[in-house]
Amino acid sequence: MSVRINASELITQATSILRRNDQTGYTAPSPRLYPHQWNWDSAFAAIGWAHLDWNRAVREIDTLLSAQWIDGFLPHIRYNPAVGEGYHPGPEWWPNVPVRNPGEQTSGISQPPVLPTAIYLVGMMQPDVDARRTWWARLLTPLRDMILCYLRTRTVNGSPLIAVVHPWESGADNSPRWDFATGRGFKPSRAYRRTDTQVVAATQRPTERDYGLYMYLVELIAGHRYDFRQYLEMTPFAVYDALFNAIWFRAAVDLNRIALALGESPVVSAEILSGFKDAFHRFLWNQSAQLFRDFDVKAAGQIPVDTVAGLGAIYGGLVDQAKAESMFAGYLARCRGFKLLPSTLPDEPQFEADRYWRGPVWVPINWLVVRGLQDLGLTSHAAALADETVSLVLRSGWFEYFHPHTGEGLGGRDFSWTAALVVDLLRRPVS
Ligand code: 9WN
Repeated sequence: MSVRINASELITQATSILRRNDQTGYTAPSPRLYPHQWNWDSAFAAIGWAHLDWNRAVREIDTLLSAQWIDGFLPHIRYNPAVGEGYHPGPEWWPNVPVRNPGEQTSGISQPPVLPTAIYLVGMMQPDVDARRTWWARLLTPLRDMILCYLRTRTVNGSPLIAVVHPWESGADNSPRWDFATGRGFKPSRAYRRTDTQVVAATQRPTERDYGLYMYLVELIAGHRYDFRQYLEMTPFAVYDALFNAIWFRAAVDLNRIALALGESPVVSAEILSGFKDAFHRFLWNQSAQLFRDFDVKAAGQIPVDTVAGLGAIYGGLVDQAKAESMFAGYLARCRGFKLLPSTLPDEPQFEADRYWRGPVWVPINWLVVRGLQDLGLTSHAAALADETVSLVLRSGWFEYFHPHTGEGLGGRDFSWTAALVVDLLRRPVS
């Protein structure tokens, strides 16, 4: 079919996007809109690079890890000082970040921890087993520090689930899941200036109300020196995000695989993993929706909005094959005939077809679900979704996200994770 015929042309296009977005050592997600290095974007970029230039994938990961903090925390942005004022908020909003490498400038929040899984996959793409093991051995300590840091610093009341403290940490910034907090009208004490709406139409971006909360939380978090326990009482936003937690679980499992290959003991014990899985089901499963939901830690209740984050458990390996299949079928049944996984279900009242995380389709999310379905043996569903995803990009171009009804490309152009993950879907086909 058309996708197969065009595979080599698509890979050529994707390669030239990745090369153009290469900022000497890291891949900017889309240089005008997001000129710095982002955490989960770089993990996805590395997976794409590994097919094209394995050493470049290694470099991507090294630059990302150079932003690591003393306690192992891996921030969501590593700033490139050469960029100047092209992105808001800049590093001046995140003073005194406790970085390992003096001179690094970072944000003070994190992002979904795809990185350990990316390192596992990139390693598996290195046919020289000695080279793979040497590389993994070099990364084991920073990865261990990173994955355990979340358990140490972001858990509450004895639950192992990880609390996300800013919508940007979820990676799905203006998801309607977070409207309970944005609706409260928070604003920062200082004026801020948006750069995003100079590049992308405001109708496709978060609103001023969303940014009010974002910047309020930046001030709150930085004002308490990034110590969750210090601001937990006063923050309006601490959630167990179903996607973030599923990604953490998969990362822990993949990190244990790396440790095993090196003859080391598991980084996260079987006991912790099983407690985490129990808590994930206990707190986040919603029986009537037949989907996982997020949990508001402050209000001690689930957030009643169904989004694609609820399918994250498939990627995480937190459900068995039968449950994954019924969750996936249930999601599609609510998509009104569209097979491309809108980020918010169209039957939710806050659904907006072209506004960022409130409806559009995102390639990295589809990729997570494809790989999860595949790992659970749901090969035909995985292959169909992979095919739909690649066809969408073939039809519409290398955009940041896509209209779930028309397939029109939206947001940033020539987007790195779209390019990298299409390369991976084509070069590592499902069947
Ligand atoms: C804030 C870079 C990032 C992605 C996020 C996406 C968007 C940033 C923004 O862009 O967020 O981190 O300024 O909108 O929501 O998932 O990592 O591509």
